[in-house]
Amino acid sequence: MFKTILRASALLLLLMLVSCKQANDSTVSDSSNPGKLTANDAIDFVVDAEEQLAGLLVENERMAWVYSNFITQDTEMLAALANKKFTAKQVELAIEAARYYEIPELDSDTRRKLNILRSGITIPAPRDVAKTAEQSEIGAKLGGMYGKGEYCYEDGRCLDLGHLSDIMAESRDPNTLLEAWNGWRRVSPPMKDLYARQVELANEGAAELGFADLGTMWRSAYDMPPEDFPAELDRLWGEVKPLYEALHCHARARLGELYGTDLVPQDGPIPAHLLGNMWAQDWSNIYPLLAPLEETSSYDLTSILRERGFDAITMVEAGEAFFSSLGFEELPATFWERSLFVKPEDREVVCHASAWDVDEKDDLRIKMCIKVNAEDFKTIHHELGHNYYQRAYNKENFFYRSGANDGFHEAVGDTIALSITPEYLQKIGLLENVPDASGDLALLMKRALEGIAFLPFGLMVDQWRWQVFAGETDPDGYNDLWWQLREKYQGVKAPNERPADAFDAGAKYHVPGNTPYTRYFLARILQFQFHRSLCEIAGDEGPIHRCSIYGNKQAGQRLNAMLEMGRSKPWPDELEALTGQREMDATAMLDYFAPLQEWLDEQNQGRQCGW
Ligand code: X8Z
Ligand code: ZN
Repeated sequence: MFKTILRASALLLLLMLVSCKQANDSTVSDSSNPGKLTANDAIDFVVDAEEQLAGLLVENERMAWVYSNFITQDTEMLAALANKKFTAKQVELAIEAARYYEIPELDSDTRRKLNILRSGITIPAPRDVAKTAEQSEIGAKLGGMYGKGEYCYEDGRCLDLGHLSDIMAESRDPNTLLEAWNGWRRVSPPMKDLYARQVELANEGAAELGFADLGTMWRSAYDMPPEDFPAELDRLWGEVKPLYEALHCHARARLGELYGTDLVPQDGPIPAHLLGNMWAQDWSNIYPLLAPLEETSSYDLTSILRERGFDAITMVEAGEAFFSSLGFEELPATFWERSLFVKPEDREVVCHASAWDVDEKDDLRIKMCIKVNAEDFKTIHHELGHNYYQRAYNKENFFYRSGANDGFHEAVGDTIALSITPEYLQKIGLLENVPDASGDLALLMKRALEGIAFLPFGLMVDQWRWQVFAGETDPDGYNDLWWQLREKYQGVKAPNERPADAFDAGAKYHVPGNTPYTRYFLARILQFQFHRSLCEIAGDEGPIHRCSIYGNKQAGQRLNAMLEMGRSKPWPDELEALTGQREMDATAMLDYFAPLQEWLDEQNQGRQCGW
């Protein structure tokens, strides 16, 4: 798949784009005579760029940290200012980098760094100073609107996303669910014009860097020609789609039994408010409705955590202990002093969980409004995975201090979370008796409601954004396109006619927060692939859904060896180092869920599946 010839054609395309840009660009006159520049000039440029960016990055991180822990008008402005400075420098250097591509004797390492410099800006700004400032202000404003979002009921109660999510998870009354679902979506209509303007500006920025649009730029970060990346996603989706369809079919049938087939027609998409989650991206909260009827030997991790008196800190300590058992060094004292673990009462914060390495050395932190439940226990492992990755690559060069690709970064903690098996819970004293094999279906169903249910959502968010960035729809068509894709991929539909001003994409953190989303789709596939290999390394010979690598130093060492590489090698090389495979591959996921697939197929016999 990733043969040299393809990489060469990517480079050719890149050179063509860059040279087209330069032909019209009187400010970059040297590029018309690249002979003047030497490979040493390129190396010096990269070293200098790295120094300039590293300083600004830390300043930007600190501002962003303060802002998202204390949202006020002032911190919003300060965060926007720091972001403007950082983005302007990134863009200036990325454009300058183009001068060096054509130096024939450039070494591959320097070329890789130049490419990362050019394509690694998530949201580039145009060079125009006023536009850069405008774009940073929009970014900060959108983040704040989401972070401060709440819905006020007629009785005067105003609920934030955390509380509305609790309703989505716990209520089985369709009207209560519908109000919470609609309520949260009143937060996003005021974002729509700002978002549309942000797209315009970012596209302008991407064009100045020689990309057709921002979507093409995002797709350029995978060590393959950007035009090949969508086919790679289609391939992976094709492998797992039958499993998703089987799960969908079973969920729809059970929901039809509970809510009636008027509300849940058995031949069409499922109304999005009935799946236990604000975005229908994780269905584990409706596990009791979908559980295999005959299974008895199950356990509820949420109840265990509560009964044992766990709190936010002890949950994070349990996560750290897992990584320590693999041989990773303990988290620094500053992690415990500086992280945000619990939603503060007295100020607005961005609650969406995130992991930080503020000084790019060892100032690791997480920021999360932890609730004592199984979902957040898993998310803690997810966030810690980011922190341990950040620490593992902190000795790499500036441009290599990130994941092999962004899916890798999202997959590390999720891989560890697959090792939270009944045997592991028993080892750490949380479970007295390990359910026998008859409990496997229950475990697999819970995992499928997280991981399999998520896949089409993980895919569709950026399918929407890529079309928006490519100008295939204008702001008037944003919402219709969003629901077309929700239906196409997930087989869910809006529970009611959407209001004319609806901007439902904006009600998902990563859209106003400008975080690419395909990474989570990739992570779902990769986490099982990593897990399978780590279990092999640990010498586990049982079924992979029962394997836990807890305490296995050899597995920890091999994982760390990959993490330490950061982004210094093309991701297929890094994947190969851990798994022996050069392609992302969904077979590990399919193997893991094979017993469930079989059970679902039996259940679905005689049901009409699909939508
Ligand atoms: O955003 C996240 C993490 C932070 S990187 C909590 N996730 C996605 C989401 O919440 O939508 C993890 C799963 C998918
Ligand atoms: Zn993450």
